[in-house]
Amino acid sequence: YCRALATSSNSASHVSVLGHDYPRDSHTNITSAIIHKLNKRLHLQPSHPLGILRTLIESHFPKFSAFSDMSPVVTPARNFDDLSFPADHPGRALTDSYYINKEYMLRTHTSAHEVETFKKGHREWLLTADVYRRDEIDASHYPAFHQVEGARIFHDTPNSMKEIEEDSTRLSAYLASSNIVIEDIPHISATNPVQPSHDSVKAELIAKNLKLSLNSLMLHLFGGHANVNEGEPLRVRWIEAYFPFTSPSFEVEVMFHGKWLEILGCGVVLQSTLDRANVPDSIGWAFGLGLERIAMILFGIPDIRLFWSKDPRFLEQFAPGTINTFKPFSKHPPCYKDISFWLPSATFHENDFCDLVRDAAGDSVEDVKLIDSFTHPKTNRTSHCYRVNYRSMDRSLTNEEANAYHDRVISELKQNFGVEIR
Ligand code: FA5
Ligand code: MG
Repeated sequence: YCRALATSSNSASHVSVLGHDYPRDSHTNITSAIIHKLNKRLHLQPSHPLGILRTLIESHFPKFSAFSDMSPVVTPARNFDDLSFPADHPGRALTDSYYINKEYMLRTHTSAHEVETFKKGHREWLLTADVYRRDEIDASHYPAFHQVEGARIFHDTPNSMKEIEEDSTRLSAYLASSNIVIEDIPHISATNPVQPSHDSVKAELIAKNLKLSLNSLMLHLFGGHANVNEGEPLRVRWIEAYFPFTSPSFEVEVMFHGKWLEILGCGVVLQSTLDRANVPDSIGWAFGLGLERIAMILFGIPDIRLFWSKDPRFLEQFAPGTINTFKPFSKHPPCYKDISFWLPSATFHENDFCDLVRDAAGDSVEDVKLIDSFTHPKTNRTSHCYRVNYRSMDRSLTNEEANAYHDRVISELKQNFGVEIR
């Protein structure tokens, strides 16, 4: 089954991305809706919530070099192999990542730049960028979002270990004087091990310094904002995680309106990453945090599509260096339309449908839900029923407009996948 057909009715032999023409091949699955997002640079706009938040994070790490201008087009080698992803890791699949062709893809995370940044000689750095993932559609998932990568490495010498301990002592004192409640876990455990090439005492010091650095960032970001925890102390929880490029690894969650919300992933950098970057005699930590998730909490932004809005009623609410609570403009009524069809192939993925809907109807879609799945006992064919909610953020859609979007979804589904509508 040919993926190239699935993403564009356009039979051109090349796809143009950021002014460069790339030959299409069987991997090509980037959509025009995504191509139009690539030059928006929201995190560089000083009055945009993502720009305001980037600046706030950078100001918390004044000694770190800050980068924010790396192209989103990378090789799978940078995005995966440099970070020791196994050959069969699901993240590499066409269903999860946007490929321009076999050789180039859109980065799925800012970790894609770790090796090259260390290689340039940077030892304490932040890197903010737009990242892209094929995913489901709802209020907190969008195929384009932003991450901030942060990393710090130390020379592996007794003297530099003293330097970490001093830094950790300073951070502990800052946190002790604050109103923050932290649920911690051991730095190292049987299920979250120290790397074989690491001295466990040093790895402990690195993990501890990582946790203190991020707890103090959480305090800096959330501590002063009453709308985050409604007057209660800030609650932060550390949990064990797994990433192919760190060990031990952690995720951080913050309590927001009674629920734990995942903010970031982090860990002690895998030594093979540092070897590839020509800094084998160093040891250190890295983290990657989701800017939209944090901005939704800080500014009270209820829907992730709003970050891409050009509506002045959204944009004019924000100013550089200021965190104020977003005042929603009136919410328009939802318009639900169902669609049922026999799946065109065994490899058809829910993400294929979501991507097609975003491409055909843009940000007028609020969410897509799979409401029924049925496999015929005799023919063994499977049918899916999806419910698409058409609701614009800035105006009321007429039923005719919603129908027009829905007709486009149906015709693209027929044209690109050759499906039979039920
Ligand atoms: C990563 O992307 C790792 N690169 C993080 C990392 C860096 C680990 C360095 C270790 C060392 P993850 O897929 O969990 O991990 O994403 C990190 C954060 O990005 C999440 O915690 C979340 O805040 C945000 N994020 C992930 N997926 C989405 C999405 N679809 N929409 C919005 N934000 C997202
Ligand atoms: Mg995660």
